[in-house]
Amino acid sequence: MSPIEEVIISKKSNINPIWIMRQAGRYLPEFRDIRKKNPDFIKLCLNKKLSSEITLQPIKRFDFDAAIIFSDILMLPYGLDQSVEFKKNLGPILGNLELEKILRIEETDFVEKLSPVYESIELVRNSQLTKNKATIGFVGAPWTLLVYMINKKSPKLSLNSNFFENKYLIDKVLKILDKFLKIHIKNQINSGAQIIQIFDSWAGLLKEKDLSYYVYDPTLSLVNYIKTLRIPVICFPRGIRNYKNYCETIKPDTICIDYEVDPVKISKEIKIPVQGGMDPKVLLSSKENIKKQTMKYLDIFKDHPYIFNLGHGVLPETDLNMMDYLVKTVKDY
Ligand code: 1CP
Repeated sequence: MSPIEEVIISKKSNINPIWIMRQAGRYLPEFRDIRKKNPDFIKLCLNKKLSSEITLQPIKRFDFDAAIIFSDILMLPYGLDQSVEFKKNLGPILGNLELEKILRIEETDFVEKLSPVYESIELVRNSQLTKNKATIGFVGAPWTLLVYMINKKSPKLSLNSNFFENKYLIDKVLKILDKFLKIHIKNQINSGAQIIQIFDSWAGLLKEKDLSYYVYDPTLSLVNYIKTLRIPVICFPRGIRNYKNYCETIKPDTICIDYEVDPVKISKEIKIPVQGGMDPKVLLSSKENIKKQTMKYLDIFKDHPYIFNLGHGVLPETDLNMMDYLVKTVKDY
């Protein structure tokens, strides 16, 4: 069993494995080299040779304890024939959501479209470099995908004022997402993913009263499905205010926390293994501060099953020496 699985499954608290969200990405010069030659991001995700190579880049450089597949949560709408484009400085731009078209998508067509993702997972899992490491597959949570599919751009830019207007459309899309997310999860597991992480990056946009319908019910359906496949699931509901309530409702195997929550409160309130928390901006500061903040998290979770990670993705401007220093600090603890 890899160290990360020992924390999640065996609840070990005397080891502190580390991986980093967005570890295969723009802060790595070797990624930027490949990216420069491959301006179409979706095509890059569908190039199994390059996407598996990118997945392994951070493992080679930092010896992280997990490989997270280089892909994107928006490969799902792409698989459903909604166009997705990544524009410089704007982020993702999606085409119109055509319900009639999406309702007609067959499982076989969806799986065929995304098959390079699954083949890439196989290559990563079979690589010598991931021998004692966890291979992590992932999906976007239904709510976060709904946000991109209806808003057609990042809600960072703004959420359309009429977003919640068409309840019929929302209900249909959530049902379709439930079906195809399960298909996407199953295929990742069959190709070698040993853990699934569910990213709910925009959970924090919702009011408390709307969480049941948009977050709890649809996420629980996925989590229960993953449990039937006997694979651990990590949930990351970024920006949610009540992590305790979330854990009690969803019962994931591990909870990934964002950088705005108080880790002391989490360590007292939550019994399941915890992942993440430290603000990615800490890596833009000094070695002294990195050490202080890293030790803070490791000390708080000293007697708790804990996987070191950040409280959101690593920032593109992160210095490689600082990442090196972080890994060393965690491994020396
Ligand atoms: O070079 C580039 O311009 C592409 C940047 C990039 C990368 C490296 C995007 C576009 N996606 C990815 C890879 C990616 N995305 C991974 C795999 C690699 C890894 O983690 O190491 C994963 C797990 C994601 C997940 C993802 N994509 C999320 C959830 C996590 C989070 O950051 O909150 C979200 C919200 C996305 C959408 C997305 N894809 C890309 C961008 C720039 C965005 C965010 C846009 C926004 O701000 O709304």
